[in-house]
Amino acid sequence: MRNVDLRSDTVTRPTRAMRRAMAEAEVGDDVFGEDPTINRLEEMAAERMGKEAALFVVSGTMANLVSLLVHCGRGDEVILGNRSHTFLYEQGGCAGLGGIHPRTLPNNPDGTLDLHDIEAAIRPDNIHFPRTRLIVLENTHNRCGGNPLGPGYMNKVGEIARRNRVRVHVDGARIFNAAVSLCVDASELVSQADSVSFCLSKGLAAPVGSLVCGDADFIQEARRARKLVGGGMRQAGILAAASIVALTEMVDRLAEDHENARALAEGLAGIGSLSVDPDGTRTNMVYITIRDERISSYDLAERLRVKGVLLLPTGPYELRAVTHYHITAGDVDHAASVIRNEISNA
Ligand code: TLP
Repeated sequence: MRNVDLRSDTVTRPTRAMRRAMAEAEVGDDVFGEDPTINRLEEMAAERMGKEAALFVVSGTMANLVSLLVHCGRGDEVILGNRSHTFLYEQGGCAGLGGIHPRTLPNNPDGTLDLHDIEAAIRPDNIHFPRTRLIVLENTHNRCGGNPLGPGYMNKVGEIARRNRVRVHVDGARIFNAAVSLCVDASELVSQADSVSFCLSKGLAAPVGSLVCGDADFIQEARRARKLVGGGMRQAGILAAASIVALTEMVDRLAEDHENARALAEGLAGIGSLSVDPDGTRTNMVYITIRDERISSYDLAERLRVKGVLLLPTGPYELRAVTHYHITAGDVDHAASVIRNEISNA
């Protein structure tokens, strides 16, 4: 049976070049700052993002957590979208571990936050209020169709933040998908941000790893925060070696994933009881809404799984399909026809 795993780009496995680089990696104790491969990756990452320094961490969740712990103290407020990954899917770690107060604003369908809402949410100095320290943006925006946020919008949020002495962190788990889709350099998207995190273990196919980038003082504090949450690694150059391959060899090919996602959205758009937006499919994610209340996303996902097509239910009537390194144009056609059959047999 043909298997097409569209649950996430996190299912990607390391390439042969990555495995070779891992086997040959020069390593040292990174807590002493002595792993040459990690040091090289951190320099490359900082350069790619146009920042002074970078820090290698185990996951996107840890990258966001240490960033928030550095920007905010206990009782400080962070402004973030109500559909952001940090708010929805990180166990409320910033509150649970950092005592940071989340102030959610409604995400627009394209993943942006309304600029007036942001400005209005920043607290004046008043003994009753928490202090607003940080705005978090997500780019691409996972729960908003994987939409990329352009440099114009990113810069406007930066201006608001600077004017109000508030900082900006970008959850750029898929920042290279945004950059490739918008045909801009990733650094242009974060030039006004104080920090950015991005992942190597999603569309870029590395087995483990994310980076946090910012100025040197910020990264020094982030290194402390990483140690605090148990993320100090030792000979992790083995992982960084794969990440270097990811960063140098795997970025440009993301355009293929975007084409495949668009083709999948187009293939599904004609199915009566589904609602899919091909024009809104600008990176590697396709959100599918079921318009027939007799078919739940969980039942459909299970029926598709038996046929070898894996999708991720993201709500009772919503599923997500993500294209990635192991998905070909043929896989996408196959998945669309399996989904069409299952819907017509429902
Ligand atoms: N997202 C995962 C799931 O958690 C939903 C996925 O399959 O998409 N920021 C964003 C925007 C993310 O999408 C994710 C992972 C993270 C952060 C966290 O990364 P990890 O899984 O490495 O902790």
